[in-house]
Amino acid sequence: MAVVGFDLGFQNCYIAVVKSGGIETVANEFTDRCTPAVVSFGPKNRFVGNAAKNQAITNPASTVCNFKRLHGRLFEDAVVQAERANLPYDLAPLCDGRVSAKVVYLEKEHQFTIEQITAMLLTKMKETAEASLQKKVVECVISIPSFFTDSERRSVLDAAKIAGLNCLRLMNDTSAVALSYGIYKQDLPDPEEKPRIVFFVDMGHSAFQVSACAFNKGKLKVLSTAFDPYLGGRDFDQRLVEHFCAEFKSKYKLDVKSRVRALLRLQQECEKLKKLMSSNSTDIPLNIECFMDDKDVSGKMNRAKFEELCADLIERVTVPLVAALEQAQVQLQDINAVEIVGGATRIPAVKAQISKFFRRDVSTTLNADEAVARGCALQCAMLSPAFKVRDFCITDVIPFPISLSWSSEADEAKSCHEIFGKNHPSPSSKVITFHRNKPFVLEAFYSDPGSLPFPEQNGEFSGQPPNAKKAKMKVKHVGLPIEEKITLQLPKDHLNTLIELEGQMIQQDQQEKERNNAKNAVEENVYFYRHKLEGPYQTFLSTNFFELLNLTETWLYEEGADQDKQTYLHKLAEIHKLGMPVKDRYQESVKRPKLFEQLLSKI
Ligand code: ATP
Ligand code: K
Ligand code: MG
Repeated sequence: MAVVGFDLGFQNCYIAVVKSGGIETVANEFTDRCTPAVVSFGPKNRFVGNAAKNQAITNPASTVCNFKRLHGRLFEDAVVQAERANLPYDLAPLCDGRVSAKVVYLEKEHQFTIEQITAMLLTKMKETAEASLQKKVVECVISIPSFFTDSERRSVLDAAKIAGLNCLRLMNDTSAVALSYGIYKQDLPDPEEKPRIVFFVDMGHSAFQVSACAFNKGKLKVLSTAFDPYLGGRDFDQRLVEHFCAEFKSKYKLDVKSRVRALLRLQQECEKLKKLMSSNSTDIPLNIECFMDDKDVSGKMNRAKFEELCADLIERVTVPLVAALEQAQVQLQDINAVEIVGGATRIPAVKAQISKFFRRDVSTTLNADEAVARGCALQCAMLSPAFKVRDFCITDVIPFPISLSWSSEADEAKSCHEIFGKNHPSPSSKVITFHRNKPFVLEAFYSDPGSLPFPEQNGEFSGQPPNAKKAKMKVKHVGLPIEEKITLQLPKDHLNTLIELEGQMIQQDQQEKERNNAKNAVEENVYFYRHKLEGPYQTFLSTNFFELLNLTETWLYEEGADQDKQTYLHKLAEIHKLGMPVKDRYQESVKRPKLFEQLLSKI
């Protein structure tokens, strides 16, 4: 059984697998260990990851990026509308009000649910893992931000199902990091000793998360978790974009925001600039050729000026740190280490702010990009019966308190009961006894809606007790059929349709790949024989073969540019039919003198 961990990042995804006894991060066909969270749609196939990112500027309206935060939401949701204002592609409501991406695929307009888009990304990552492991991947653990609420979690799980994955567990980003940190540590305090306290701080492209963890030999307990779901690397990019938009308006009279492509190019350049500023404090130029209306533009930026533009963002770094420290109920001097991960913690001012708050140097002992995926793979190995992993017990926490409400048997008035408080250990279960002989409804909701980063719909669970025959003093255990009603979740029957659709699209992509391979084979053989004919095959040349090669080359640029696989295979056969005898005659001529020599030497 394959054991796989997926870090489903807002911008960058990573895959880790268990291979020959260790955890490895897997590279894709571009020898890149990062798979960009981008899905692009073309007239014949889909592109996912690196190939999709390359389409971002040429095909912006059908290249879906920045979609992770749309999981489990309604189109009308304020979060969705805020994201939508900055997306190069359009979002649209589905008939049940959930959000979908509207793109052109196979030359027709399509609406894909966010679960489908994430499933496409997962399909790609699954294929990458399968190529590396040389076996089928089904079981996996997927990371999510710790602030994801129930409907977002369910939505990611549905995406996994659509991609044919059995997600054994969703793991909070910082908990995955904590696991990668703890499992190999040989020197953790004994169970009865004072635990080692470590804070894990992760700033990605979209969000900022922190958690406090207590480690003892063989166990890790999350003490608290805090976050700013709206603070990440992209906010720093955006400050640079705003700055240059204003500068180019006054300097070149250009309205950058009126052109999607120009804006996208500026965003890309600003992100590069931001990264360069992490390792360089002097002026860095920004030059974009043929930016708008054939005009070249240029500007410059340095770290000091950048920090000025982002001063308030840097201030905000402290807020979740305070919250995590308070809730963990530890003193600064009790902390043994502060580990930072996530791409945006490379911004020197962010790192400095974290360091200043904890009054110590931060550590970077973990791989900032891969620690989440590695932790997920470790968790998957621990959950998989096929693997033996060192015993390590992880207790996570619930960031938002959860309540249930129900009405008593007699009256209709509902009462509310908090079942899991803030930072309650997770996973955990609680037993509550109900005496009922009629159908009844439990409503589950987050106790303190104000603490949620966004509004969440309540979940409803109706229980249907079996027709209890009266007054027999015997305890009888029967299964209670329970019906879940989660407003935002994909209906189960619809899920099957989506699984089928994903299968069809995988097939379509495969066919297109084979068609392209066949076309490439024709082209390669034209060049191969031509090259040989101009060299060693020359004396064995047949003129009609040379003509066929010339004709095929022209054909490839004209009507042969877009044909089906069979047509290319026929062409290829034609070429080989004339080419093989030439090749044979040549090879015979090479062998003949050698044979002759061998014969001579035997005499
Ligand atoms: P999230 O965790 O929010 O879902 P993610 O996991 O995709 O997002 P990461 O890959 O951890 O995010 O980080 C990506 C961010 O880090 C981007 O904003 C990127 O520009 C930024 N980043 C990467 N390297 C550097 C660097 N050297 N200096 C500054 N920022 C960097
Ligand atoms: K990531
Ligand atoms: Mg991340």
